[in-house]
Amino acid sequence: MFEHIPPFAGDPILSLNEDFQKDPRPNKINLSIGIYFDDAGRIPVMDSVKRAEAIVVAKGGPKPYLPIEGAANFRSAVQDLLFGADHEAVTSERVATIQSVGSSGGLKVGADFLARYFPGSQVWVSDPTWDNHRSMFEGAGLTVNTYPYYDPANGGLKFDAMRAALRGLPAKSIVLLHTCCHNPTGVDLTRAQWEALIPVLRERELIPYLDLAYQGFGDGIQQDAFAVRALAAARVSFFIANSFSKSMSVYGERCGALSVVCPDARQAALVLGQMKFTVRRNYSSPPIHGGQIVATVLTEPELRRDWERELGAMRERILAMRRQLHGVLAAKVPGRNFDYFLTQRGMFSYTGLTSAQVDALRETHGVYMVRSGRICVAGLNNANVEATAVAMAAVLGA
Ligand code: KET
Repeated sequence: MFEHIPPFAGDPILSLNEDFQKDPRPNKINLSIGIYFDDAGRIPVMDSVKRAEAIVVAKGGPKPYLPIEGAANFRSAVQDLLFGADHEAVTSERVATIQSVGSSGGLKVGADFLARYFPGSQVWVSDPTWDNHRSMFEGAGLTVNTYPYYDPANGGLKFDAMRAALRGLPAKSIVLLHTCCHNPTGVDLTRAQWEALIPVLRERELIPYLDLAYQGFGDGIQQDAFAVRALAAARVSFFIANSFSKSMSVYGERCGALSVVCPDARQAALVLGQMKFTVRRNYSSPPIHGGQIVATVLTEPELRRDWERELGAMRERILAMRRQLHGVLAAKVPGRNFDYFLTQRGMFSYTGLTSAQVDALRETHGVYMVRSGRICVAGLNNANVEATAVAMAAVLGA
């Protein structure tokens, strides 16, 4: 019956993480998956999140189905976090938000919605992007293309080429944009670059689709939402999928949301209705537990304050690791400029290593990174950063 089913090639990120778990070498180093590890190499249980979970558990009570669109307190807390309190787009009810199964679930619901209601549109993602973006949009039946983004010559952004490419797209093209902490490169647009891009998105009538999986890991919770607020203020209609997996360290709870900013409240109601229909015929409604933890952290003032502090410490630790990695590499490989480790933001950096060098690092030194040369900087810690830099210098021939 199933002989014709092709074997799954594996996922470039998740399969690598599984290989790491199986590696018996005691000094192995995991820089593969986009998970924040603390200085002891553990996935943190954030104190604010633990206390919020205790509150949720203490409430007890039944576990009914949530509404298709998710819990009302979660959805409004998400809107506050993304747009800031009392943003005009939210108060005028022109934002349609659903609670989703991780931000991946939100991205896919949005992709299915777009494939159905914008069947002539194609998708444009940055070159490169998170591998799963292409899979998800193609899985929804959409054609996926790339626009210029990363500049290997300097570890920065090809902004002029990017803007020129977007300017040339047909109206209603879907443009996937990383709001902050670009995955896999760590290269972000500056505020001035966003401000220069927004008129292009508006005038060309493009459909921006923002992915915000790392809010708080770049420059701060508010700062990292800059593009969201600027697009909404410019009255651009757009999609945004956001995640709590990393920012609250609740990966397996699958907490995220999809919001669509619309021209007015009437259209937002129409969009919300069809997003609900999309959810209903896929998984019916989202899970209850994780979303209530997230909503409690966001809305209880004391927990909110502590969460922001804890997330700030995570951001600072990543920056410290960037500086240490840069310091050792700059000393060991003097002919090469590693300044991009300092300018890139968030969990990821593109090392510029070739796939052969990545393989050598894994096989000879037990250092795991994605074959594109992406490292998760949050996998570095005081105990392994020196060894990582020394191993990288070795495969670079220093
Ligand atoms: N968007 C981006 C840009 C992203 O990096 C991830 C996860 C997600 C969405 C999905 O997050 P969710 O937990 O569904 O809310 N990225 C890491 C893990 C993975 O590949 O699934 C990674 O790139 O390693």
